[in-house]
Amino acid sequence: MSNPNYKIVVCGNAGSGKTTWLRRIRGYHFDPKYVPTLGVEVIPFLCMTNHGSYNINFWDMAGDPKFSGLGDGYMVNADACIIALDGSNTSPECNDYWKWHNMYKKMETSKPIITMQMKADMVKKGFMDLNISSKNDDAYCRRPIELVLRQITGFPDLRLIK
Ligand SMILES: Nc1nc2c(ncn2[C@@H]2O[C@H](COP(=O)(O)OP(=O)(O)O)[C@@H](O)[C@H]2O)c(=O)[nH]1
Ligand SMILES: [Mg+2]
Repeated sequence: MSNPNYKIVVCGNAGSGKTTWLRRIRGYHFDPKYVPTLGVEVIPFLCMTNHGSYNINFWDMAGDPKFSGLGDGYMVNADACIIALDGSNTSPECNDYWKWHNMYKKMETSKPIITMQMKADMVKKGFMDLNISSKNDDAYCRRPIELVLRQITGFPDLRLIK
């Protein structure tokens, strides 16, 4: 039997750390250079868990409105949405949570949304449950995937296995 396939959109303002995180979970080293994402990049990711394997396609959306391409069109039929906030920058223009939340809700979906706060290495105290550093953390970086898969599958005890 083939693995279930899930589409998970990853969105958030430009520079919040989406692309770096998606590289990090695939084992790439941290890159301090910023290269804006154009439109969207679809990233296949095989996920092994105690409830079997899942094929995830992460849709890494451009945060910069200049490069947004089809914009909310990329969110169609997503199984979940991950919103990335830049923990090192508290200005609302740089962390427009509601813009992304409302864009996803416009799909009239009841599928899960989770929020992760990025760049935990640059902040003294995070204000969210999920404080991620793509620079320092290794194991904890995969935590958002675990949480989102629990919500999608309904298995509260789902854990990632290497
Ligand atoms: N210190 C630090 N910098 C980060 C972290 N994650 C991303 N960055 C930097 O923030 C910038 C924007 O990251 P990027 O992933 O391209 O943002 P995106 O526009 O959301 O995809 C880049 O210069 C990254 O090196 C992190 O966890 N810690
Ligand atoms: Mg990007």
